Amino acid sequence: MMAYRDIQVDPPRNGVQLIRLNRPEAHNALRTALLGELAEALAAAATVDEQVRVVLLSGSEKVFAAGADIKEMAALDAVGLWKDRRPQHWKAIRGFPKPLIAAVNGYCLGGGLELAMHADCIIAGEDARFGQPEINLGIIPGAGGTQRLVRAVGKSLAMKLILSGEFIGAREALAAGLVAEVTQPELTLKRATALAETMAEKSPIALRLAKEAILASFETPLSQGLELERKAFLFLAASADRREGIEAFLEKRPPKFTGQ
Ligand code: DAK
Repeated sequence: MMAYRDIQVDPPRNGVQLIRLNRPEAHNALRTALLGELAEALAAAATVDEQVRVVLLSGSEKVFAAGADIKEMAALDAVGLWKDRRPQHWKAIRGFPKPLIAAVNGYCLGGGLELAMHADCIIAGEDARFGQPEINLGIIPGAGGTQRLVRAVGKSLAMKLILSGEFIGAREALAAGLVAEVTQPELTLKRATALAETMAEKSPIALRLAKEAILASFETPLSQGLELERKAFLFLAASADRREGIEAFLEKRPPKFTGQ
């Protein structure tokens, strides 16, 4: 297991790897080094098929992440930002092909919310606070917030959050469709782990293709998305996992998916 400084990567358990953001002194602010470590950990998790089927991303009990590291950002001029490695790290995070779940307690702001929105679904504690406060700094979201938030919650709420910098709580985030579930704060990680373990029992090929097809819906017209779904569906017909799933159902036993 690689040694990281800004994140903590647990050994996988039941097919689930937990990655924790770990900069308590800065409310898990996403400095470049942290994003680089996260990109590296996800790249490693993507390649070990058997052990890691789902990744769970969490912060601390009080903070998911308070955004980009403002102190680091302050030192960068336009050319510095242009040469910055962060967009590459974000790209690597975006390209992670397996299910990625975010377990969010406390502040989830700016780049922190953008990171949570890179996850495939968010489980939030009742104490979670979501916002895009970049506007308070005279900037705008820079890691997809203007695009992903509007797709997640619609125009009016996205405008309100991004133009005012105000925060919303977990219940409002749930009602808006930003998060999938709200739990008691002390149960967030437990519930997210259980959900991740449920996913980890499924066929890794089906998981990957389902994720790809859903993400494609943000990029393609419906007819193209339906075509992609049909091809993915046909491709799965060639998998041993599909045979296993159907046989197990008929034999009234739990399936054992191997990713073949
Ligand atoms: N960066 C650096 N340090 C931070 C930080 C941040 N985002 N947030 C908190 N900290 C530090 C504080 O400075 C403080 O450190 P010390 O002063 O003790 O050394 C420590 O964490 C504790 O913070 P507070 O004392 O402020 O704690 P409170 O509980 O009183 O307040 C808070 C919590 C979350 C409400 C407050 O810390 C806060 O407002 N934080 C800033 C939130 C924010 O504005 N976030 C948006 C940042 S801008 C891009 C990609 C992404 C982005 C931009 C470009 N490209 C790829 C181009 C994203 C931009 C952003 O996210």
